[in-house]
Amino acid sequence: MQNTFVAIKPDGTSRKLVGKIIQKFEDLNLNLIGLELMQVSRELAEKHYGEHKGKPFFEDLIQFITSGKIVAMAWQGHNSIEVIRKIVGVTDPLKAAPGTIRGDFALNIDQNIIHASDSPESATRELKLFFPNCNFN
Ligand code: 3AN
Repeated sequence: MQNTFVAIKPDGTSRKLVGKIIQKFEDLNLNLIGLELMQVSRELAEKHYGEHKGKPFFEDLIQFITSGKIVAMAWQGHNSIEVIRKIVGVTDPLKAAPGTIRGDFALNIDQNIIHASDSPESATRELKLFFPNCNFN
């Protein structure tokens, strides 16, 4: 069993895609083990996106993730990181396959609906950041 972190970004919550996204993961028989509707602070956003600091899109990224409520989630299942990344689709919605969340619901890379951890190391780091009081690893 593997745990992973997923966040439905402000565009996903404002467009009321939360239910549809959770349904996709539940259809895969993944287990929802943590969930919080939250407002991300600038401090948390900068920690989460630390690897992108210095890149031209960094400030927009921070502005966007702090612009509205997100749904932070922890999901558990066999190979959950890879399975969820596959259903999320690649970063650029134009290149994301139909049937994936980004392929079906997003139009541009700045507002691509959802984040999912890309490795066990990221999952551990991100679960700690967003669920500091839970021990998901
Ligand atoms: P992913 O979310 O697919 O793991 P990352 O971690 O490389 O992608 O990027 C984090 C977020 O940064 C993306 N979801 C996207 O919103 C934004 N981003 C990544 N690359 C670009 C880019 N070239 N231009 C604008 N935004 C980008």
